[in-house]
Amino acid sequence: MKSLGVRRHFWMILAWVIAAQGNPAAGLTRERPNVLFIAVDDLNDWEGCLRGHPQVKTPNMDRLAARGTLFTNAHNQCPLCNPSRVSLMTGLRPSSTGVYGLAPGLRDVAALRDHVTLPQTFTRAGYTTYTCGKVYHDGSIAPKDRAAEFQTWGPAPGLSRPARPMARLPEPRHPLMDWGPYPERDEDHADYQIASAAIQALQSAPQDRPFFVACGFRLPHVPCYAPQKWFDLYPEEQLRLPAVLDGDRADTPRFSWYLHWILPEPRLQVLKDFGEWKPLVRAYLASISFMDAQLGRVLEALEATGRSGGTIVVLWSDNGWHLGEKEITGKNTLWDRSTRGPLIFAGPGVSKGERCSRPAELLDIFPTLLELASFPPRPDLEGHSLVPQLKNPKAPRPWPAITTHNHDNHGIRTERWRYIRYADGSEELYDMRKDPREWNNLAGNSRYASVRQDLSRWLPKVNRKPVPGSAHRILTYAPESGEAVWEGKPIGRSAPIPQ
Ligand SMILES: [Ca+2]
Repeated sequence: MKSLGVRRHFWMILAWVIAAQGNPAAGLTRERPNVLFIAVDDLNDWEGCLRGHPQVKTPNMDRLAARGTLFTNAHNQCPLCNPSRVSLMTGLRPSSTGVYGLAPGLRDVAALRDHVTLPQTFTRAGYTTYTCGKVYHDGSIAPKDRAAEFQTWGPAPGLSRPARPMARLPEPRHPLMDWGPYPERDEDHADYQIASAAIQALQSAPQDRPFFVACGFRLPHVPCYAPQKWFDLYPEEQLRLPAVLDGDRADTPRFSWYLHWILPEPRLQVLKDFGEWKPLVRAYLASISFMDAQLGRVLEALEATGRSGGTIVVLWSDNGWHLGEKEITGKNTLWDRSTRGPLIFAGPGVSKGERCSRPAELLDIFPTLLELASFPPRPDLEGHSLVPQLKNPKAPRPWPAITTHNHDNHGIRTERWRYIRYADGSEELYDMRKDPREWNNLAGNSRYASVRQDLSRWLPKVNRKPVPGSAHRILTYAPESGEAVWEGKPIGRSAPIPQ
């Protein structure tokens, strides 16, 4: 028995070495599925299929979910673009990579320099690989390192801007903090052009080998611009605002504010003061519907190639977004509003029309795609393949979803609970079945001490300090002195919370 195990191990390693060496022997790749990998930026659970907003219109995402499996309890590993994407593409937790901010890029981290990423796996195996739009965080991969990730890098245009900002906000504002109907024509919007690039890549992909096409949409990330007709889907008079609780932060620890101490995103009170809460909600909805329409164009193009039946489609969003909940807008929190988003798989090996409520992580995408495309498993990855749930959405799953924001702040999400522990030891606990909006922090209630204790065993054991070069949204905390430092400046233990 022992020698059999050793022999199997040998063959697994040999298969991995062949795959990793990029030896696309004809039969090796021809049988493998194609992958259409779709990233969305800052999209929370406001999709028709996730029911996060009662009015949102996302027919294309809903159709994709209906022809595959939707994870209704999927969470990112960090509620911020760069670290979330570094985690997904490396298959490692932020607490293991030490990447918590918008910098550094993944290949600028010494320990990650030679780590084989998700797209690199497919590139090395002889797939035709292509990326357009924002898949890796902008600028995260230096030009000299790009070809090792994807063979071809298509266009990644940013959003053009109107002559003057449209949202009324206090000045000076961050240039991204704007929303409104712009530009006039769909064709002039970055996401339209990104979809067109992905369509062209699908149409021109060689027939004699599988493809991995990655397409990263920019919306609904700010600035929330979309042509007027997308705003017309959401008449202002009938618009429903998200439910918020006055004084919601009275029972969240002071440390919860440190995670988003000073940010470009306006607080709810500022939006109210300037009459911009409704316009922002409307623009976010319009942006989602516009992005969804571009997704529809890409999915139709895939159908038209005749290769849809052999293509795994996976759609995810790097982080969520608050629109007034917990008194803020933006991300950088460990609540569902920042951590929860769409995760949809469709294609060969995936059950149709299923919804899975087991906790899932974006970290699971890497091992799931490896298994679906018959690559050997990678023991160094920290996620777990979702293939059992793609076959049967009720298949058990022992692991919670874990989200980390900056060093040693973690959120643990199971089907029933949300548990948060910050670097200073302060805690939150929510019963998500009774309190899905996380309004009632139960951490101080001794009745739930054993629940807290049970959940805390999932806190990551590895907690890397921010790697050299870490910048933008970096929070550190020194337990000895009790001093928290936000973006290089000490916060002060009794400093007023910025409004
Ligand atoms: Ca993002």
